[in-house]
Amino acid sequence: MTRCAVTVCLVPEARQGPFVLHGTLEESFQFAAAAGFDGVEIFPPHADDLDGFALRELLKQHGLQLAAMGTGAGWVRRKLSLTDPDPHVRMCARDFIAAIIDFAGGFGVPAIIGSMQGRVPDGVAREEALGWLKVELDQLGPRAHALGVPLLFEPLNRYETNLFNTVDEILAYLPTLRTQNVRLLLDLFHMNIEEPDMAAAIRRAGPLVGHVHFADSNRAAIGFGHTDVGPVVQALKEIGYDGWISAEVRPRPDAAAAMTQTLASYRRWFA
Ligand code: LER
Ligand code: MN
Repeated sequence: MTRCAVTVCLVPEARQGPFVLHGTLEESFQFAAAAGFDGVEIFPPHADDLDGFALRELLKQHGLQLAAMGTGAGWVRRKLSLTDPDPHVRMCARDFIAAIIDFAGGFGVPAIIGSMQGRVPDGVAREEALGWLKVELDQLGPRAHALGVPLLFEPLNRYETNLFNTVDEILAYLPTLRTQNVRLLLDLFHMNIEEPDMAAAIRRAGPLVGHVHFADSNRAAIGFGHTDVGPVVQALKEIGYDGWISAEVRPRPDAAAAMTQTLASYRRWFA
């Protein structure tokens, strides 16, 4: 059965980002639990800033599960990426992600590679950048596997990366890796920009879909934009997707409305 999560951001520099809750963990968990969410997806500044015991206690106290953890703060705060031309920067990016894989893995949940994929740098051939990325994913994938979790990889829209914009691009790349532990994170906001047919793309991804960012065309809660959600949900059901449906959306008009609207849409489409 699918479950519904809401995003919790702990990074002040990502205040304008697509995250619903921006307070302390305690405050955010209170809001999430009171609204009726099953879980939370956390965007931490760094794995070192998290206290695993405190987090476990807070989750229990609020009856919430951890859904996944983002790694994008490595990009937002330090401009780290897995396709930086400088091998030292790629190594720092890998270490940053590895620490979050290890922390999240302790909770039995995956880390997300979105912004940390980086982009094909000017003057560098796409094949070379994909080769750099392969080296890193072939280390991070098995690391996650050892903890019994997949590694989530998210295609982003063209304004954020020139690396992987569509499902088909990542589906063609995955077989070139040694690791078979990478799963797709489908963000409906990015898909609305890049996919000619969102439902068809979901069907092609099939069993490789590992997580869903539930966001409308304008990156507001589903129902506040113009995405045709019916066929998308139908495709998720057809492929047997039973993972998290996570609201990575902007808190518009405010966090409370984004949460209420997300849950109303979730219940309408997944009940
Ligand atoms: C960024 O646009 C995004 O969708 C995030 O989930 C990736 O870090
Ligand atoms: Mn996303």
